[in-house]
Order: sequence, then structure tokens, then C-alpha cells
Amino acid sequence: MKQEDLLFYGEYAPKLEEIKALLLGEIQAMLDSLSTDSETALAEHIKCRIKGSESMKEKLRRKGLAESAESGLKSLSDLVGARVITHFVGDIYTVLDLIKKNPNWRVKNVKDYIADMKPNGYRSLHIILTLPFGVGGIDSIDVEIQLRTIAMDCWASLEHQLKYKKNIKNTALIVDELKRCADEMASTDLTMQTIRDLIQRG
Ligand code: 0O2
Repeated sequence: MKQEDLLFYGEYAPKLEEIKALLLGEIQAMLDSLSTDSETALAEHIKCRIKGSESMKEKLRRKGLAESAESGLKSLSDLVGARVITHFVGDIYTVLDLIKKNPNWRVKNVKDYIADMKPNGYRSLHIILTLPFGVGGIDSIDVEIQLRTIAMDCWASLEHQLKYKKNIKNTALIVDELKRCADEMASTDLTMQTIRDLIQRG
């Protein structure tokens, strides 16, 4: 954790690090239960993070909440988050099934931004889990797992990068172009899925 994040999270930092490690370990074990072979692995890669303090403060501010670690722990569900990047769209729903069947986890909410993409073209499947870990006077913590294909992740990273560039002119054109890229990548995802299905059928 960066120094500024350590200062922000204070006494909660070690517990959050512990939860992050447990979440990553459980996801890895769950995926390995289906395949440890890189040829057939469901995930291209997995990332786990504790939300940076700047991003936390911005979100708390936006929601009209106190800008403190306690307030984040009580009100936000993505202090600890994981991203599972799959090769194919179908793999996302296989991972979702695995998560729903995991006896150690309680699924609180699922947002399917693939079936129902955001207006800007953002696609991913978000799952909120409630984990039975006591932190800061509360007896459970919500964490978020985002499931995306490589193509969805590529678009989201580039769009995230561009959003923070200053003095962007032709905003409407840029929004349209980003949406067009998202749709093209989604179309490629579907074609790749079809090619895989054809190969698997033999
Ligand atoms: P970071 O840096 O990923 O932590 P919110 O809309 O944020 O008030 P909620 O319910 O958490 O509340 O929203 P949502 O949309 O279900 O999930 C928010 C997270 O999804 C974001 O986290 C991003 O990771 C991702 N996300 C959602 N929409 C977009 C988008 O249009 N573009 C990109 N690149 N990512 C998106 P944070 O907190 O914004 O940031």
C-alpha cells in the first residue's frame, strides 16, 4: 500500500490487506478447481486491489458521505476489489456460477453490464459479496468482483485513461467514437466465442 493510503486507512490497513490476500487466494483456488492448464484456464489473469485513498475520497464526496476510512467501510462495497479477466464471454458466466456455488461466499448483488451495457459502452459483470470479516466495529465487509473479457478490459482501461486527460475538445464526438470502439470490441468478443464453440464441437 502507498504511504498516503496507509495514512488514510490507518488501523484498518492490515485487515484490508488480509482480506485482499484471502479474496485472491479463494478466487485462484476456485478457478483451479476447474482447470490448472493454461490452455483451458478460465482466467487470462486476476488482479486484486485495495481502493486508493484518492479514489475513495472522490467516491465518498460524490455520494455526500464523510471522507474517512470508517465511512468507506460502512457505506462502500469496493474497498477491496478483484478483477477476473477471461478469454471469452461465456467464461464470465461460468465464473459467476462458480462464485454463486462457493459455500464460503454470500452473493449480495449482481450487476450485468454485459446484458445491459452502460450508455457509454462499458461492459463487465459486477458481483458484490459479503464476507464474514470483522473490520472497524462491523462484523462483515462487502467486496466487489468484476468479471470482464480481455477486450472489455482493454476498452475500460483505455477509456479510464482518456477520461483523466484535460482540455478534451469535441466531447460528443469522443463519446460517440469510444462507444463505437466498445461495440466493435463486443462484436469481436462474440465472433471469438462463436469460433471457440465451432472448434470445441469439432
Ligand atoms: P476504480 O478505480 O475502478 O475503483 P458509482 O457509480 O461508482 O457511484 P457503483 O455502484 O460502485 O457506484 O458503480 P458501478 O458502476 O457498478 O461500478 C463502479 C466501478 O465499475 C468503477 O469503479 C470502475 O471500476 C467500473 N466502471 C463502471 N463504469 C465504468 C466506465 O464507464 N468506465 C470504466 N473504465 N470503468 C467503469 P470506480 O470506483 O469508478 O474506480
